[in-house]
Amino acid sequence: MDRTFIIIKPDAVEKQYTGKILAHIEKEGFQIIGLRMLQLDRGMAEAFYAVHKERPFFDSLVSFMISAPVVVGALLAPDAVSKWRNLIGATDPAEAADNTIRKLYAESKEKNAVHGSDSDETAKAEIAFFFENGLALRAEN
Ligand code: FUP
Repeated sequence: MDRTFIIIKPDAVEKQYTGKILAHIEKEGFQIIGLRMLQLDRGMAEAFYAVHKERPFFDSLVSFMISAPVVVGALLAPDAVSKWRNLIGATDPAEAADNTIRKLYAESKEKNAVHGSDSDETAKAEIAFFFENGLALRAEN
């Protein structure tokens, strides 16, 4: 079994899509193994997206990510990283396939409803960023 890290972003939380997105996640066979709601501060958002700091959209992205609470979570499934990225769809919801989470719930390339880790290494680092012990004490079977 593999893990990935997700964020339900401020746009989706504000529109009260959290429950629908979590239900979609469970329906697709992921086990939710960590979950919390919090409001990011600017330092956390800048650190989380540090890989994008030279990109033209960085300041706008950080301001959006701190504009309202987010829900962060960790999911368990075989090939969790690619399975979740397939389920969320393209970065731009206009290009996302039918029935993907971004097609259903996102409004723009920036306000795109959810985040998903892009590799197993990133997933591990992102889970550790938000969860004590990186959920290391949790037994999985
Ligand atoms: P993704 O992996 O699909 O979340 O997309 P990227 O890693 O390419 O981008 C990270 C985040 O930057 C996206 F979720 C939204 C934001 N972004 C913009 O705001 N504008 C852009 O043109 C591209 C990305």
